[in-house]
Amino acid sequence: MIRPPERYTITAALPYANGPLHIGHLAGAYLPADVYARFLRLMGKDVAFICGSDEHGAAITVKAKKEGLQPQDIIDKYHHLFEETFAKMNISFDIYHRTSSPIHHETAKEFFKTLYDNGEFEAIESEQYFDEVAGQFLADRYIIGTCPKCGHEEAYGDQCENCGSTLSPIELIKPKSTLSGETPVMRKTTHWFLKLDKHEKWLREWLETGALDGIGLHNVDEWKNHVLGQCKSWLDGGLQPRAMTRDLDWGVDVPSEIEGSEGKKLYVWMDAPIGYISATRQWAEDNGKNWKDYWQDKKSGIIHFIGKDNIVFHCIIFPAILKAHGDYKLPINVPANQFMNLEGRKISTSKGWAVWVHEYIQDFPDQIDVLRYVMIKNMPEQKDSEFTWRGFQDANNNELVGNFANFVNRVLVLVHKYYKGKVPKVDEDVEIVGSDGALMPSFIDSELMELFDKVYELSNCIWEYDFRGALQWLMNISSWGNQLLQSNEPWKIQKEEPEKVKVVMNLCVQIVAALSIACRPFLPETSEKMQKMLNLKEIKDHRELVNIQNKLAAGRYLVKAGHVVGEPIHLFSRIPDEVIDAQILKLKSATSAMTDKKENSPQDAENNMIQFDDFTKMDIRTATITKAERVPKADKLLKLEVDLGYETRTIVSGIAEHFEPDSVVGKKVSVLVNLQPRKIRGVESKGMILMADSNNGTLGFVSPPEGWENGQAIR
Ligand code: B3M
Ligand code: ZN
Repeated sequence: MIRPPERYTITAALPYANGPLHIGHLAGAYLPADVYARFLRLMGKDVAFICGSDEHGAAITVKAKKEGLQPQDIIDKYHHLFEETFAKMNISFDIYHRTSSPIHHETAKEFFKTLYDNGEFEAIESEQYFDEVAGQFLADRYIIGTCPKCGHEEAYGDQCENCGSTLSPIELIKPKSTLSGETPVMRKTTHWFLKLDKHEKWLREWLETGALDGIGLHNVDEWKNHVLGQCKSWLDGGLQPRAMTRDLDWGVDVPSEIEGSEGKKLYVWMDAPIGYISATRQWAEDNGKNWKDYWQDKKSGIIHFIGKDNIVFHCIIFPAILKAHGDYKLPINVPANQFMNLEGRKISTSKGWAVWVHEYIQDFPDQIDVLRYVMIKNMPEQKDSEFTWRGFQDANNNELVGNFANFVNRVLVLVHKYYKGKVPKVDEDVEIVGSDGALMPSFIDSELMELFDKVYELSNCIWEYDFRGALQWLMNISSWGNQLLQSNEPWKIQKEEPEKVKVVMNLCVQIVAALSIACRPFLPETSEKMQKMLNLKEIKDHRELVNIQNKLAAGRYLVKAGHVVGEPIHLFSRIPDEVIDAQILKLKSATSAMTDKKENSPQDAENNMIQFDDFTKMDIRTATITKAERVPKADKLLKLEVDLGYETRTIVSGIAEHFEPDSVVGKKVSVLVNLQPRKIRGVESKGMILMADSNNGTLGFVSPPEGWENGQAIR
């Protein structure tokens, strides 16, 4: 049997400090990690929740170059933005650190040196892309090209952000330097390669069975299928030695004791995960703890929360590095999430298709928990998921306002109205109507037990990394509370049956009290407000969830009779249509501003799929232009007459800037004939001439072959 850890090291992927965070980041790594860390604390576990900015690698230097700034300016700007954004979203890191800090450089260098001394590296001379114009080797993001897996035209040398594949520069089709735009040449350089092939066998065993002599022990059944699947396909493909250094001028130096280290930096994926360890060291130093307890002790469990594009680094490469070092434990789980899409399309920074977290915070400063709620409700735990602004509005209005806040508010208001805020003492033999409509003889045995069951189910879901499921249990508890009020209708029977109302209201107070703790991993601000309303002790994030589970299991009240609750505090407000419309408009104008000049990539086309039926609705036919003249006072318009074989039509076309009227007469064209007729500048236009864009800004007719008859269908 695998003993549950006593101590947890929870890490969330270190975000690259090269651009702001969007909701996909939040849903992918930071919120799930926060839910879990908060939950563990409420379960009385010792937790170190670790994160920080990833400030090295070409992601940073490329950005700096683009903006004409120094890398230091870029990392400072985004590091501080991240700190603030995470704090406002109430992500409860124990430390938010950065990889540019001295303690990190020192830790990463030590690590590298140990691996070097252990003979884990092999110096290999290889050919790498070199930009002759810029005079520099092109690592990772200094090179872009077409992804061999999905055809995305702007894949990086290390990874395709479109399909998530991990790549190496030589795999790119039509590689180009991001520095000069030139096609690079091959040049010789020497780097230290981690002999990953040597680690393949134990990695496979560890991932498949969960066991590895004392340093790696986990329950494979708890790992997500998509995570194991990705690891398996990597292993099946065979592991190759992988370069752990780069020719760059920004990053952690290869230790100077090593011969040939000059001008070489650690590969960012060697350096960044060590950032988890250096951050833990800093935190331990600041808080009088021993950092080794969190990374090297067998009573600890390390869990990495990441997005699916980071799986191989956390499940294969970093574990190999940890094992190669010799002193470290391996993670007990890597519950990676998939991606969150936005309004039917992939989130894309370069296309401006994103909801930025810092902008949400500005636009909705009092609705932090709403975003957390909607992100968790739609978390891409097993497959890609979807965020829509309408869905956001519905979840807020129907679930948070209509169900949760409504229940809590009604309970508090009624307790004040009937008992001046004093929780009523009850006669346990009085019958009330249960949520199933049947009469309940005593709520102590039955309803408190039901409350226990629901809270227990919620906890179980969290243990299984099923945060969506856990959130459903939370809402289930509050709908159950609403049902109890509804089926007993205290407002109708208060005069005749006051004893019965006391039982109902007391029970509802117990439910609100349980909710105030159970909601804390998801809705921390709401939890705090509820504690205040209930006039209960401030939550210290120390065993509170265990305590209420124990009390309920023993049939004990969470709030004693005679306790005086505080005034109701407003929890959630309806979000009106205008606010949502404004967000949708903002999104659309941001993306059109960024993509105006860009051609549509094959991926865009894929995201805007239509059904076959939509296509067949279009009646497109061959035709010949027989007459053409300018439309007076309209620079862009030509009035054309086209011969469709079976009839002649007038069509107004916006091509006057590209063609002289005379030059188009006699041209063979394709016409969409069943387009709704429209009056343009007083002329009725019946149909549309199809045109093709060229890449130099000119237009051309989509012409059938010469000699083709008019009126033929194009399908
Ligand atoms: N910075 C990639 C990313 O932001 C990388 C994660 C590092 S985790 C050690 O997706
Ligand atoms: Zn791709």
